[in-house]
Amino acid sequence: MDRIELGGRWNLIRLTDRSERPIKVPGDILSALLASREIPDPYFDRNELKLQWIGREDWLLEREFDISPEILNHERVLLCIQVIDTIAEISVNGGLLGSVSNMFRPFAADMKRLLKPGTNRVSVLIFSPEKAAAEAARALPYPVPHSSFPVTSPNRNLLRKVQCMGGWDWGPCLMTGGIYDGVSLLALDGPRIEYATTSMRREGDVWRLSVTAWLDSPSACAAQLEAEVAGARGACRVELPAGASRAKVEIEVRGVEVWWPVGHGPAPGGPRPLYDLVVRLGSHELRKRVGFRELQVVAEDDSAGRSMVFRVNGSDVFCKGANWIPADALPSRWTKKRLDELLMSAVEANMNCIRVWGGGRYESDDFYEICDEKGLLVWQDCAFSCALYPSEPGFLAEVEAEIRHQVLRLRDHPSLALWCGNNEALGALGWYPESQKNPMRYIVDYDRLYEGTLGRIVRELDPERTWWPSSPSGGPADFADNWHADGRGDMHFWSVWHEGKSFSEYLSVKPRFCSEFGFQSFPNYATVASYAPEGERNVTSPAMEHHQRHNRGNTIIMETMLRYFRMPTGLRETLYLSQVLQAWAIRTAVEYWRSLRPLCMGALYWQLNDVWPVSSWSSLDYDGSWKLLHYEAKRFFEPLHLALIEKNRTIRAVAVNDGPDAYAGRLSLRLRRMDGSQAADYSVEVNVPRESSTELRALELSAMALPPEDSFLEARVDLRRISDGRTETRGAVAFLTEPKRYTLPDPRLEAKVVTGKQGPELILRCAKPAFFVYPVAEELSGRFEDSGFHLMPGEERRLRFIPTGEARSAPPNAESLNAALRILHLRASYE
Ligand code: BMA
Repeated sequence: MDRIELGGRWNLIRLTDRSERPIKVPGDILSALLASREIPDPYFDRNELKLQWIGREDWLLEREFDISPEILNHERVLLCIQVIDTIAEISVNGGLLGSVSNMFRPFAADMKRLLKPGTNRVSVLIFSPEKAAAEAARALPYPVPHSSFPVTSPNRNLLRKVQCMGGWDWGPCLMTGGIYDGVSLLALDGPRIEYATTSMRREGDVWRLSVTAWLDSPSACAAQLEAEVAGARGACRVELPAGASRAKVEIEVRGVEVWWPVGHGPAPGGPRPLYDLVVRLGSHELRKRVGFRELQVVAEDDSAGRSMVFRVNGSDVFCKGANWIPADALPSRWTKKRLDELLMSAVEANMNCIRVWGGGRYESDDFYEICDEKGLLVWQDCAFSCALYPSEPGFLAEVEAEIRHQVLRLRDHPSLALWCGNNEALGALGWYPESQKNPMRYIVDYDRLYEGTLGRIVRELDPERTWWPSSPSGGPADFADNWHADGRGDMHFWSVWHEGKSFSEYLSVKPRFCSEFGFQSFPNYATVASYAPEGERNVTSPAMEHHQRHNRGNTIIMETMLRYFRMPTGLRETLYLSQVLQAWAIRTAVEYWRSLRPLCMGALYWQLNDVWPVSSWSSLDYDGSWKLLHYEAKRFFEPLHLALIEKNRTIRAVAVNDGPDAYAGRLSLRLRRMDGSQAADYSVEVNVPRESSTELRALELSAMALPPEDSFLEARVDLRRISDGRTETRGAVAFLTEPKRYTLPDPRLEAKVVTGKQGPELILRCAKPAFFVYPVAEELSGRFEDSGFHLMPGEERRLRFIPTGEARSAPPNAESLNAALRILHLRASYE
């Protein structure tokens, strides 16, 4: 077998004027035009609007490659392209090799008949997606509606293309196209192993594996099929008729380490054990890494309704995490490094689960490999979102081929936990005038697509994994619209954001698993400066409003902010306070829902990342930097956590413990005046069992020694692990009224930058309590190890500065950090 990589420099030709420029493959058209300086930065100011023409053009991608006579001696010479975005014809030396219309299916075809020794040319002609979508709409017997956003490409639901490329309520509309994830030439004789999948059965220390090689074998042959993993080997002789699609071999593996999600198992923070699996058939070999684990998503009827619990190796895991959208609006930037950094930030914030949301894509192999390595469980939506979809035979045939490929490609990843039909497409049946008027027609379409096609193929090809009909949903075979239903399955809870309810509304529901809930904030100042020209750095300037895609987004942020906080003074203070607000909203939800375990067993907030610089629900800014929510997530998702939860004028101190160890110790609960002095002490001895949520103490607000406007509650728990005496301390602060009602004294914050062992460190002290302390160094690439915390008089905080990006190789020294340092805190946000 010979493989030649065909990535690298290709030529990109715009068909209307035959103009040419280079394109880097893998990569996309818009990024190529940007690299050749023909278009302005699409993320700056309102440039996106000037670039809508790109999706209305046809583009030709071409390159030459050399073929030696030996290559042509092979039986077949395949052209393999992982992702073509989207409607395209592929030719070799002017002869048509094939055509495609689905970016979630790979392309592979034998081009031997079109090749010659010497120089050859491969061409991929990509047609305008906008025009193709319009044509598809015209061909439909009745309209199939979809949700639209401020800048939107019509009929995006009729193309098998990443749905959010057509614009979203946090994303630009950039209908680019291109070739992604790898292009190669494969010359081979005999069958090709397209995929290898393993079914595992555990019997004590023995894992019985059945390895299936999924074949592309045009001619009959007899060959040896072998599989090796973790020092064990299985082999058998197979006789394959022409067109055989699979062959199987069994292996028995012993003594392997078991894979667990991060935070669980014998080494909760250590590397995840993964093993190389090699499958060989004749001259072809396939390699990948697998993990050994048992996983079920348990959906059982109970007195509250129906559970949704991720059970790994027999232990119930509380899923803590966020929703993932594509790493960038420009596919050229979907690099492994970027995926790694974003997912690393997820793990650093104590997340163990990521939902790959249906408006994005089935991610690259790199993504799932990183999740396997880091121990992040993956909830995988199929790529359908916020729309109705057709059920024409041609459309269903595309979807069937797509899901077959994706399931066989992904099912061996130990991180992959669940297949879910779509995002909100079940609920969307009730959203549009067309479907409200003629519901049966669209229900039949829904059933044909999701149950008749996607669900059927998932059940057939990955029977060990749960098929979850939709998100939200009451679970398998439950087709009620589960929007805001907290008894069964997963819910999306949006009352606080969309309906403007107060944060306490999060405490009005008891989700079994909340897979979406979110609150927006403005980005970090450096992000705003990257897209808003000087003179536009104001949240209601045209540039900043363009970078806010929710029609009432700024209004909701500001209105809610003023309910809780005083009017901030300037732009930096406004951005900061919006992030305090967002962190507070999501913490309120997560702490309460974690306190409900085991009734509730998952909280995935909306959303982890951004595809461009924008005001949004994300906790990571477009450049990967942490917003205050991400720092807060690190705290509210910690495995052992102390929360102060107020409901109906009662404050409860609750310890949540996701780990397998029990603790005992003391809760110090102090009522403090705003100057920090102590007014009352409500401390008690406490026990915290394993895998539990425990109320340590409850206090009526009305029975407190001071009026709420003059006091706050500070909690600290000092715990000893029963098994080995190891100690842990956690703290929490609760305001007893809206912070705007407090008269906050100036904390007289003292900040000093010193040179520590691992680089510069910031030392902070204060004379009076300082709330939501936010140190930044905007001009430097990096972040402080903590932010958004409260500092009490007498305490000292030492914070390392963690360089990111280019600063990793040239970290700042104490002097440059000191020069760039700015610190905000609540009292400093207003006059
Ligand atoms: C959800 C998501 C997204 C959307 C978000 C914010 O319901 O599924 O479609 O971006 O809300 O409105």
